[in-house]
Amino acid sequence: MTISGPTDGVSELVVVANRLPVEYSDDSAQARWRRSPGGLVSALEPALRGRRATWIGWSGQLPAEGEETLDLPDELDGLGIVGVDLTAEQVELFYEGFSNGALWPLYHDAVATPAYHRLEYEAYHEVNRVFADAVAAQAPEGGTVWVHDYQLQLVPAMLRDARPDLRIGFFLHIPFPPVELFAQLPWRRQLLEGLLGADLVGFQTHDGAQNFLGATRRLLGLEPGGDRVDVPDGSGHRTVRVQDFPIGIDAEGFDALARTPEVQARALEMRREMGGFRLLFLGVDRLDYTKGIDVRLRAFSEALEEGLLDASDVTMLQVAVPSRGNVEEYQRIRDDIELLVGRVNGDLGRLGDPAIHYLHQPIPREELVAMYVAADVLLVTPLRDGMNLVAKEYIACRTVSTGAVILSEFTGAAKQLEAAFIVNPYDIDAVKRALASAAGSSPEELTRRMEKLRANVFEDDVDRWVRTFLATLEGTVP
Ligand code: ADQ
Repeated sequence: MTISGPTDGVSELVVVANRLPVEYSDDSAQARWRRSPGGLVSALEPALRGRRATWIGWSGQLPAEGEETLDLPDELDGLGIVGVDLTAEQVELFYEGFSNGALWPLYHDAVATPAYHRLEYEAYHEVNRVFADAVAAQAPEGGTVWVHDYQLQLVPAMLRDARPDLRIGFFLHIPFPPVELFAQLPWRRQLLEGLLGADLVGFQTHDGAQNFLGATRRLLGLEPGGDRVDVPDGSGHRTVRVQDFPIGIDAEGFDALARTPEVQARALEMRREMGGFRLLFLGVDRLDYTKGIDVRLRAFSEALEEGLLDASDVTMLQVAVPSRGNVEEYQRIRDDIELLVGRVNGDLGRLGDPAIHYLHQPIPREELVAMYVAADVLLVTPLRDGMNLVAKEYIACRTVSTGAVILSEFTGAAKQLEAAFIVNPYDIDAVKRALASAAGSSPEELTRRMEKLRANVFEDDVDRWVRTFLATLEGTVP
């Protein structure tokens, strides 16, 4: 295990996440590292600008036997970069195993069966220790550390042990489950204690924060009150704040990109390429069993079969970005979805005119925004989702306040985006009715809804999320 990167220890804010915000590109004459598009780094970028910050994470490199890892840059656009190296075995056990085979399904209502393996938990513990050691070595005296997401839930306590001088924040990007589910976890106590090492534990929703506080009561015998819980600390106690901080997007950035003539022209071209229909339904997701992609495909095809939607009038585009392909459940969901797309198109498509256009590939930002501009109805039907940024991105791109969002009530986003067509994704008939209802709404009704949605997305944007979290952590909010 090696740690690489700057060691002057002068950065003011340390961000810790499983992945570094960089990717290696050798497609130019000069092979080099560059910022990876999207994700957490874009979210944090505005807040990181103007303060010294270092990001600690894994670069994603797994060199073959005998090969060296590529040296990371010390800095990228002013952001300090510190790489944590992981072995192939650690990635398999810690990341694909415990993080994505146990925690991910458990935290998403166990919609797939979580698998609890002791060896995988040991690797999770070991890798969390590596991250905590890297931060302890980097963070300046009295500095602020912001730890991200379910892969690193033991880091706050490990870090507090090593560096009690630090101010430690943790944010969970996925849901925190009700205690009845969380209690399944053989290492429930360790995870709760790990998180309680932080000064501030943030969740996407009020429910997530309450579930966590409830778990500290039920499983640790603590006595939370309001948005705080006191935890034993030496001979006294320490107060941990527990609150919801719903994540937002760079709404202005999406809006500006959507307005460019290139994107507008591409959106028109896309609609032409997909045939002469009146309404385009769109789904955009990481290919994940929590996203309810099958739900919307079923609802769409039934709506066509039953004449709720007119096949000559509508089409659907489903984009699924490849994800966690080494985890078995993900291979299965891919097969299921592709079988379903094939069936629907076999039954309902015509030559050159499929009912569902399906892409299983990453899409460049401009192209994705053109899809948002082109689509009349966005379908977001997860069985459970921490927030769901796709819904917010679509809304930010609807610059003329048209379009509709069908949104699962089990997303964090549904708590904010009340003017969407909110559905229970387990109720296919209700999803079908929502499709018909969105398709049949008057332009005035859709504009009325979209104006509200845009106000939500622009007000609670990512800049606000970062500022609120850090201000709460750094104590400027009482
Ligand atoms: P995700 O589960 O990845 O995030 P989501 O919030 O929808 O889910 O973010 C997906 C991102 O990937 C979006 O920014 C989207 O634009 C992008 N994307 C999707 N398909 C793509 C494609 N084919 N090509 C390129 N980009 C694509 C986790 C949690 C969420 C939470 C976020 C942020 O599961 O609930 O909202 O973190 O906290």
